[in-house]
Formats: sequence, C-alpha cells, structure tokens
Amino acid sequence: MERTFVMVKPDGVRRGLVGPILTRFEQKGFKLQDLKLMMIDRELAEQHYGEHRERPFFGELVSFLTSGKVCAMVWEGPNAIAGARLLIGQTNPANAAPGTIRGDFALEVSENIIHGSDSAESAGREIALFFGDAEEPDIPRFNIDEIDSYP
Ligand code: IDP
Repeated sequence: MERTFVMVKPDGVRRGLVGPILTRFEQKGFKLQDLKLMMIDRELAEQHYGEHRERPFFGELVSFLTSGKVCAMVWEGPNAIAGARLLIGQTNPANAAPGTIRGDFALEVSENIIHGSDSAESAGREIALFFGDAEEPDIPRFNIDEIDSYP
C-alpha cells in the first residue's frame, strides 16, 4: 500500500474541476486519506517546487500557485504514486493523452490543473509539507470520550 500527494492547482479549483478529479481517483479505486482547500503562501510554494528554483518559469509558477485556493489531497492504494501520475497525464497538456486529467481538461503547461508526487521520497516530503505530522493534526478533532465533559 502506498500514499501519494495530489494537489488541484488554482486553475482547477477556479474552473470547478475538484469534483470531476475526486471522482476519477475514487472510480479508479484509490482511497482518500486527507483533503483540504487552502491558500498557499510564497514560502510554501517555493519549498514545494524547490527543485525548479533555477528554471526560467519558477517565478511564474510560484505566482500561479499563490493566485487562488488549491485543493491538497492524500490518496492511498497499491502503486498510488505511479497510478496517480497515469491518471494525471503528461506535464504538458498538449502531449497528455485523452482520458487523462490534463489531456481532457487543459491546454497549456503553465495551467495544467493538477500536481502528483513523482516518487516515494517526494510523496513523503510533500505530505509532510502540506499536512504536517499525522500525530499532530492541524485541525481540532472531536474526541467521543470527552463528550460528558464538553461544555
Ligand atoms: P509535473 O508537474 O508533471 O511533475 P514538472 O516537470 O515537475 O512536472 O514541473 C512542475 C510544474 O512546473 C508543472 O506541473 C507546471 O505547472 C510547471 N511548468 C513546467 N514547465 C513549465 C514551463 O515551461 N512553463 C511554465 N510552467 C511550467
């Protein structure tokens, strides 16, 4: 069993594609482990795409990622990392096969709808970056054992 990090980028959220994207992952059989809609700041965007820091499009990429809410997700399943990349399709939507998310919903590399981790190492790093330590959830969770003492 494997976990991967997937993020619907601001263009995908703006265009109302979170639903169709969730459906594709669920229909494939992957299990949703975590999900949140969030704004990301420049620091997080730069950390996430740190490997591209020297590329000419880095500034444009960071501005794009911070231009609106993203939908961050963790999906689990056998070969989830490679499987998610197959559902997502090639980086440049112009080359992405029909039937893939980028192949069906996008035209240009600068607005390619979605991110998926490219290795086990990236998945671990990105899940930690966006969701933090699983032992310390960043949202309060209701504890049924404390129901009697709840004010
Ligand atoms: P991936 O998202 O398929 O893993 P990467 O090569 O890791 O592809 O590129 C990361 C992201 O950088 C792409 O998804 C895309 O948003 C952006 N990107 C890549 N190449 C270009 C480019 O030439 N112009 C603008 N953005 C680009």
